[in-house]
Amino acid sequence: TPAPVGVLIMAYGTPAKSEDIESYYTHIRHGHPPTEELLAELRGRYQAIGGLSPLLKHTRTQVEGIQAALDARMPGHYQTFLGMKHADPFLEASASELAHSGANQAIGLVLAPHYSSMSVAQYMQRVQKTLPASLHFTAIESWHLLLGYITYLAEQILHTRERLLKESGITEEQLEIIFTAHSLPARILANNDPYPRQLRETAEAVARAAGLTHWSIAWQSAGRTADPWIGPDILEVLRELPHKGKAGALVCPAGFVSDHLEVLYDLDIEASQLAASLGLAFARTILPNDNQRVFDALAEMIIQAEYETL
Ligand code: FEC
Repeated sequence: TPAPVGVLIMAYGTPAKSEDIESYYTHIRHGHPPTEELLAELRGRYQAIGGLSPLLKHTRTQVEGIQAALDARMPGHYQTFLGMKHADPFLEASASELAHSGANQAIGLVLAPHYSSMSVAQYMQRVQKTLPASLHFTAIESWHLLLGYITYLAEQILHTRERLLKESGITEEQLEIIFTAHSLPARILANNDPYPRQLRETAEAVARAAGLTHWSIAWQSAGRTADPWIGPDILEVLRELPHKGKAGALVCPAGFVSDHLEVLYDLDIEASQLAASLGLAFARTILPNDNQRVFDALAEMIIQAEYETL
């Protein structure tokens, strides 16, 4: 018998093989192929992290982990489907599969905690276009204050801070703790987009849970487009630290839940090298990747979403 509720779990997507990098980039650019120069630069970034991104592997693990957590709570009630924004399996294909599974209700979850008209909204609009209007659909729009996620981040910060202070010999006061998320074009601000506020709320909740007295926010991985992106950029913030009497930075990429290009390159290579050149101690927190406690929290949120819409 089919599971009564289909859960479409969505993530950004990554090229499955090097030959797919160009079509992936073209898809991200809304069908406009990149210049040779931009393509070479992107290939170079994938090369620098070992050829390809581990994002797909982590996303699959996350969907399996959430399915297991749902099965442990309500056996046979939920069937999960993995769909991606920019790569196979595209979320439209997975939404159609869900529609044909016999489910009588659908729930959508994006594996990114913060809502924006230019991030989560785009996933959900594409799902809604694909699902038949007769299938009841609930979109989980954000989960930036999910308790299991906040406590996970707080623990990671305390753990990484302890290691960094021990290794570098700097003091707690000399260390800047910086929460980051993917930047977006600044035009989102004109429409009162909740994205920057939600990142701040995540940071405030984590700071409270971890007992942090000072911390800041920065944006990372801004795209290579002509329009302005929201700032300050993490690299800019790092450059200012020595002038503020700081000797180290601990980055918590709270807008992401897996290791992928924007973490492994933009933070672990680019930001880390800049920090080294500025004489700053540097570390970043470990992402949830395969953390079952985060999966449990997400599963409970999915169950809650079903009951809230009955
Ligand atoms: O590991 C991988 O292979 C994929 C890493 C990856 C993740 C990711 C997440 C987000 N993005 C968001 C917004 C934008 C906007 C644009 C944009 C462009 C790129 C490019 C690459 C890329 N993104 Fe991405 N993003 C990842 C990778 N992203 C590569 C192209 C690089 C360039 O030209 O500089 C600009 C295009 C546009 O206008 O649409 C905007 C947001 C997230 C976090 C939320 C989510 O996961 O959905 C927001 C992972």
